[in-house]
Amino acid sequence: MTKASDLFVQCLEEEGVEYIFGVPGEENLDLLDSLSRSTRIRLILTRHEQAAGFMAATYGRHTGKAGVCLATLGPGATNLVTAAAYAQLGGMPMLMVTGQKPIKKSKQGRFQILDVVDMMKPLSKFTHQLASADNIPSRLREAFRLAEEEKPGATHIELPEDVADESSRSIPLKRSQVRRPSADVKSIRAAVHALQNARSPILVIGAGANRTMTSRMLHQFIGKTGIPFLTTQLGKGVVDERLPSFVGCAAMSAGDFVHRAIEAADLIVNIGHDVIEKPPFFMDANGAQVIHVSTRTAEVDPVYFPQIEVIGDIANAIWQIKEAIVPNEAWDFSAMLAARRAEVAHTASISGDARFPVFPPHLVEQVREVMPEDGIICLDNGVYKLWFARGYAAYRPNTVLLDNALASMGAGLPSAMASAMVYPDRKVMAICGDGGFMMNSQEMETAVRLKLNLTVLVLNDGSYGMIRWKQEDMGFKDWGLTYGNPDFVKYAESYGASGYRAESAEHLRQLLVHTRDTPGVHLIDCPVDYSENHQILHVDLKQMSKDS
Ligand SMILES: Cc1ncc(C[n+]2csc(CCOP(=O)(O)OP(=O)(O)O)c2C)c(N)n1
Ligand SMILES: [Mg+2]
Repeated sequence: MTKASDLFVQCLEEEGVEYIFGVPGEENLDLLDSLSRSTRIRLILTRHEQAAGFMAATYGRHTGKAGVCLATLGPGATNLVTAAAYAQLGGMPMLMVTGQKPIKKSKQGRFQILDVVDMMKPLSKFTHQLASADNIPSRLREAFRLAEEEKPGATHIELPEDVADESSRSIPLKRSQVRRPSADVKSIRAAVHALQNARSPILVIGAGANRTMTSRMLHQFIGKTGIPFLTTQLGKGVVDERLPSFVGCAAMSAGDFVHRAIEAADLIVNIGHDVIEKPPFFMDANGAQVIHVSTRTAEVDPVYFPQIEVIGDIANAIWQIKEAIVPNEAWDFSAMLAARRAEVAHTASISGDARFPVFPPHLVEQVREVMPEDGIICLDNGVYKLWFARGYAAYRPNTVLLDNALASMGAGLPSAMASAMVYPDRKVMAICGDGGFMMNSQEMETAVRLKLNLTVLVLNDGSYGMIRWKQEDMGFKDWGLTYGNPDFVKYAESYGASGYRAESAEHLRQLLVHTRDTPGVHLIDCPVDYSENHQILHVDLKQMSKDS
């Protein structure tokens, strides 16, 4: 006989779990004790469950294997809610494990008791209370299977105290050997036919295209055909943006150069489209044809009703199309490439501005220059995300981690920490607003304790800048969105990290190089000048892209 909590840990080991991120409560103590005997799984104690969830989700995003996080009942579980939504919308495989009071007999009334299983329903793919130790292997296998299969997301298992203390003869279940189904050859033929007969085809690379093999196949496809491509924010990095056929990132909803490139197309191949991102283009009855390449058929709405669908493993579908296609000599990409040239010229005309406080386009240029080929930037949510999505060229998959799904503040630092753990040999930078950083800044202690190597770049505008920018755009007065900040240098130092304050654009460059090359946790307080956000992002881009 095996104690249930030991069996639970054995099942996690069978799944290949390396870390459990979390904050245990007394209802998790059996599991914690079993975990103390595991030689394969490391407990990563955080200072807030939300950060543990963001870390587990990011582990899943990088590896494709469900990241595991742990919390107690009630308040611990409610603190996981935002991270559950982050993983679920963002397509990141994650398993949440929460404790619960004994379910068979309890003397404590309803103290701290919430229906956590029910609470997780709209936030997850699977949520289950274990009522018997015998079911632990099958329920956990299900939780991993569902978290990891397309579209990846969050799952939840509740392990009540009395069940954790039971015994069982069950043994862990092995993972099955499984392949994703491939697209039907007739759908491939239809796509190839449409592509070969198009005047100006374009590829849109979305969230669902961000899977391991897809990147390689897309490079081959683009190499063979030269068809221009753009990405959504979550599609960034799938294909190297230094390629000459890259025409931009659809970070803005409309009115950017990249939208001119889309308008020039008569056929759009939409790869890995996910409705959780704002649509990169709107269909209309007389507009371009659309081929939907995805693991799932398209969710149709008034602005999305693709004519051809290629359904199956995306990498395999792209490979099949690549094998069959004969590039058409008459394809005309001139308008798309002209729109891109105009964008590059516009960026070049502003990114050299070395004013202080630092000008966002200059900041993006500096960060790109100091980050190595495989370096990873992890963005929190704020107005700078638009500058980075548009202007920071991604070279490799998952080197620009941003959240354009839930778009929650607070994930910048935790996602950078998980990245530094998964890739200890790579350079990692969290880029956060002063608002977003403060939402999980307590994890500086965790980062220092774990001896991680990373830099946190805090963009200091003393306000919720993104909302202020929208407020200005809507013609409202500047009101209600400013605050004071701690002394970020002292704040970092109080955690045992190194703190720096940028004094000029040139000084920032030196700091970025120094923190990149020096082990440990670093924080750079970087004053930013957001005064032209509205003019550039809302006025100039619209005008200039129209003229291009
Ligand atoms: C958890 C959460 N709360 C509120 C928002 C709405 N929101 C989006 S950006 C933003 C302001 C971000 O401020 P900051 O982190 O300082 O970045 P800035 O835009 O100033 O660079 C807010 C409040 C959100 N996305 N997530
Ligand atoms: Mg701010």
